[in-house]
Amino acid sequence: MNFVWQHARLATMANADPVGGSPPAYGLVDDGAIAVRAGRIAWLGPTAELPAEFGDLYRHDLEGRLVTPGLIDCHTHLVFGGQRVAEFELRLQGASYEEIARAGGGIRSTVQATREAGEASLLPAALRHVDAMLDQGVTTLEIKSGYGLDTDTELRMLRVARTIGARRDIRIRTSFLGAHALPPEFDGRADAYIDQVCIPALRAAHGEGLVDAVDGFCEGIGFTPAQITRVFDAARQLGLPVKLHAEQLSNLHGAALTAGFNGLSADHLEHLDEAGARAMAQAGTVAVLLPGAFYMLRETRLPPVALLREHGVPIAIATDFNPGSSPVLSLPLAMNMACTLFRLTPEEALAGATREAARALGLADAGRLAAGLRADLAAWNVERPAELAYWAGHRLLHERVCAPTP
Ligand code: DI6
Ligand code: FE
Repeated sequence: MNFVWQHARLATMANADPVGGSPPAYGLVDDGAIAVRAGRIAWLGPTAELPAEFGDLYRHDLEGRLVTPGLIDCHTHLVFGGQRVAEFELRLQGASYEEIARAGGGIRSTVQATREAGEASLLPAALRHVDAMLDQGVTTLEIKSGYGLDTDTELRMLRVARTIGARRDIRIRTSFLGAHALPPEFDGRADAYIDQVCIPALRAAHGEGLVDAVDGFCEGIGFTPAQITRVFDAARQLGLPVKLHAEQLSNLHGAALTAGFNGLSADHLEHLDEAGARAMAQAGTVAVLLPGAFYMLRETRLPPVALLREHGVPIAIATDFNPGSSPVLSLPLAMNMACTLFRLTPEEALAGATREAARALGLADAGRLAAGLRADLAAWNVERPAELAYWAGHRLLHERVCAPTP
């Protein structure tokens, strides 16, 4: 992990200005160099000004290619059993995501497949997906539990997530999502599920060091704000940060609830209102937009991007990779969708998959190129940063580097 990348176009994303502010857009450094020592960025600047102390390091010529911070996918459900292509076909015939869920399909069908799958089959499937993500320039990946809904399976999912970090060159952050859906054995007894399974499972998972944050699904087909509050109270007692699937299909004011707990992020947000945006801005809670789910569910209600900008809410972009609402695995493709469907600028989209995604995970040492930060880097076969959002479906990565995570 000691080298110099030189003659590169650096999109540092390090400008503290609001996204879209100027100068300099993307924090660009033309004909730039990055010196890496012991997995950290030791120096960056114009290649012509590389300090002599880095002269002995191995030098790699990027020949003008764009270099960005390694991409950060801050919202995925990557560990799961089975798949849900039959539901995809049902939705194409007119059934809605909610109808399928209420009829016992949806998340519950993945819960059954995940409970039946042992670690030995969950892990190889997850690694296949992770390998495809590495190929897209991802260096940090958030993975949620939430397809177990019993203590054993929730813990198994989180162990698989941790194992991925040991087996592959990627940094993994886990979120406990016990409040994802009500398992069939608790039909009509959601409060009992929260108290008897979800919160005890959270404590057990935390006891094994498996949890970096706590998530929930606040929705008519998920859990009520009062139930989510109990889970968040338990998270607070454990010293864990929270985040929430909020305002995806309706407005239950989950974003403001999350902001009240100084939450890291509120995710989806198609139905967010102004009070919610104001609360998020005050708490610094990041808006994680998930255009892959919007696209796959053929939603028509757009997240209120103008409101987020107006109130200065930081915006991140993620894939929401999962077998139901978003089989979308490519973060650059999600950036394209964020521009095409949600009208983000390509700069906002790249910031959303780097700097703001790091913020959504509470990581201060990644998502930007600056001296002292982790050397999580992606070099691309493009010249202009906007091309990352433009070449939909291409394989643009030239090379990636991920710092070791102790
Ligand atoms: N919202 C989502 O986008 C995922 N979970 C959630 O609460 C979808 C999960 C699934 O359909 O399997
Ligand atoms: Fe999700």
